[in-house]
Amino acid sequence: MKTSTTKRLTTLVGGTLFALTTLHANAATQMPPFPEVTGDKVEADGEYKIKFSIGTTQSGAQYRGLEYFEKIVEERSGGDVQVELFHSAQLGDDLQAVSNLQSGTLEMTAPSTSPLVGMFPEFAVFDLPFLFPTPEVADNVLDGEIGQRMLEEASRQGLVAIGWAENGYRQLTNSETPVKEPADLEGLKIRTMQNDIHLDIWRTLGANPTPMSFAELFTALEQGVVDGQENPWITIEASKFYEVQDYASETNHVYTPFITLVSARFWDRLPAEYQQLLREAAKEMGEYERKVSRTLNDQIKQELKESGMNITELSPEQVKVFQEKLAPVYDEWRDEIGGELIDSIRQVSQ
Ligand code: KDG
Repeated sequence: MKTSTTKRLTTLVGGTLFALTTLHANAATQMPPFPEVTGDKVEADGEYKIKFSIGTTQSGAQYRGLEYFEKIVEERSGGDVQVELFHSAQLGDDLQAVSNLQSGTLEMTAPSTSPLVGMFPEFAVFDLPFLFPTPEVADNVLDGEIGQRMLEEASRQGLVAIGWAENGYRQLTNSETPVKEPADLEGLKIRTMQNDIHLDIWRTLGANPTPMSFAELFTALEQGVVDGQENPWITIEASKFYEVQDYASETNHVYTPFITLVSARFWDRLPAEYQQLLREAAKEMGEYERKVSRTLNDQIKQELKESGMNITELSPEQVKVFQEKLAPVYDEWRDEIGGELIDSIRQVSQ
């Protein structure tokens, strides 16, 4: 099977290169501006340095959120709390970064919830397919009683959970064929996050899933180790997956949040005033980042289409076929996740 790179090279000669480079530039230019930093100056003893590391790239919505967090914390602390940002898993992928927080060698990170299900089983509820029909339902859950309780319960094992942001609705891409129905997935090697429900989802749909760290994904796609993957449009653009993937299907099959975490060792050294400042900044970062994510999402899908990506927009009837095929995933995981939690989230979308 020809690797995606050689196929791409033939396509790129066709002048798609210009469209792709413009695509990157466009996204950067259309980021919503940072809201003004509001709230009083915070004074407390000591000076502190925060290294804040994430796995996504510098041109994504998540990093833009971190830049706003840095702005709030440094301005409101009068520079006594300094924030240094790291992206593209420079200080480790999601699981490594969380372990660095627990050992106290890193102060903050914001992983997806999916790789952390082993530590916090309740997070698996976010991996159930089609559970969040709209971003508003996601907001009501994350900013509501359910989301707040989950932050409290995730504040253990050397971690303090202080807020939510958005990775987003996930879309399937691959280098082989347009996917309009589950049957089109037969034999396709799909990379998933390191998460058993995601493996279940793609196995149930008839694909051949393999779990892998996000940090290894681009190379695996480029070398044809896997044929496809699934991530939000923003990440497909920011991580240049369009360079090694010809086809995309707008599945919106799972909504993935990011959770903002602090090292408990660092947190316990912080004066209460600065702990409160970090909580407020994490909340404002989350609200702004979600706005960036949603502002860019549709625009980037359009630009990916214009840059030559073959995008299949599924009709409601086609989506229903995927939903029905995935119903057994709910039966399988209901007890482990907790029927009450699943029903309470379904309630929110009523
Ligand atoms: O750190 C980056 C990951 O949290 C995020 O990108 C996870 O969506 C993800 C994936 O596909 O691994």
